[in-house]
Amino acid sequence: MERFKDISEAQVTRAIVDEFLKDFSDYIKSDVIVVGGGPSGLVCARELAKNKVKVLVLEANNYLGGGFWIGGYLMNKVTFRSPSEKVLDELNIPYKEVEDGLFVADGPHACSKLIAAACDAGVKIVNMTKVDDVVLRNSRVEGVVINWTPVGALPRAITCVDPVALETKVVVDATGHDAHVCEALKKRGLLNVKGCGAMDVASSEDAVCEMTQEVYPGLIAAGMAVSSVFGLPRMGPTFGGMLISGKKAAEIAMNMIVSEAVKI
Ligand code: 48H
Repeated sequence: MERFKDISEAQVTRAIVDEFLKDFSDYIKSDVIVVGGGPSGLVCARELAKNKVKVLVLEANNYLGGGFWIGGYLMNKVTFRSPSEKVLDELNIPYKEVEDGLFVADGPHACSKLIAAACDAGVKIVNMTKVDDVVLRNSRVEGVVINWTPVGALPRAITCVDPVALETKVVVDATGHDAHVCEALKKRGLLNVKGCGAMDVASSEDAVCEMTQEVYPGLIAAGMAVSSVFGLPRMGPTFGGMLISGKKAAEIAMNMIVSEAVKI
């Protein structure tokens, strides 16, 4: 059997630190920051990267995918209503039509394909990083304030673990029900976040896609964050609305970047 190359511990550590910091430094300024790597955030980031936009996904968890790994009731089948199966086709995700216009896919397969598609398109990802606040200049969101996720779990006796900030042209809040970025504006009385409404599959997904928009200058809401901001009905374990909302958020971000460039 061929022997592994002789590489030392220091070389392994240096490879990680150097490569991580090179990327991180490059993305201290970006075109778009997508906060949250669930289905809406990943679709949004992939669309943007495909269009050569410099896009960074910040994810609080150590894995991507958010709620997309598992459908309802801890069962790993995920559902989609027509016409969202077109996004599944685009991502090469296998699915089955179980009723006219209702499709089912395996959660692990769908989620891993979406993550891979985002990475293949050139999306940069920083994990274990929680967005805690926004950079607000001239009444516009122009960046995010971040810290390592575990910092939030430190005992109260440990203080002054200050965050750092990243600058960007557009922020997308794709943090799901928490609408964490939007909440940072709500705290200051700048935005109303109503919390999502009760379940009504039939009306929820059209509403979430329709209402996906720039909710404050420089800040777009996508996915369940839209339902939370506007108090829209929830859709339970069906994900087509998340995929299409992510696409729409990317389209809006593209237009914002283009009009910013025109202003400059
Ligand atoms: C960095 C953060 C932060 C933060 C959270 O919940 P998600 O899957 O979000 P969506 O909107 O793409 O999809 C929602 C869907 O999964 C779902 O739950 C549905 C359709 N529910 C319907 C219903 O009726 O309940 O992913 C959000 C991601 C997660 O990975 C979080 O870890 C991450 O965002 N996140 N990342 N900084 N402050 N907060």
